[in-house]
Amino acid sequence: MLDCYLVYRCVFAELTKRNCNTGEIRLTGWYNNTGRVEICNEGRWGTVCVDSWDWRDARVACRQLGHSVDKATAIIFSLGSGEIWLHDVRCTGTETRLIDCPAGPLGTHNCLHVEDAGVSCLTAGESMSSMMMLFMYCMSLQNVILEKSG
Ligand SMILES: [Ca+2]
Repeated sequence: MLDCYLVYRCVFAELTKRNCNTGEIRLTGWYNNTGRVEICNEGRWGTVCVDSWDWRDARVACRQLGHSVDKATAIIFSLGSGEIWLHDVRCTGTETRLIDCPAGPLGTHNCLHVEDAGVSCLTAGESMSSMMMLFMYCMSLQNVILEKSG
């Protein structure tokens, strides 16, 4: 069976671990503008829960990352690990940084990593790449296989 994550890890090496500053965010995914959102707290990278995660929050994440906000979209991209730092994020869409948005207290949540939030920060003229469509398709097939065998 095709292991999508193996392919994914081969193509896109994990970002090296380093100390980070609280409030800093990064994307783990494709072409630097689509992927899982990770936020730094206490010097460690963690994830964001999709509870109330929408285009306003995606807009702020894309802005903070320095990407286009034209087509900022909230997505679920892939599963992270470690801490789930942010949940119940309620940006108005105009904030500069994700950590400036109203949200639940850092580190408190009722989420699982299957609920890790992601964003797509495509520009107005850009559409989802065929490689990414293939990845999403591969993931959906794998999920079907897992459901059938489980
Ligand atoms: Ca929200």
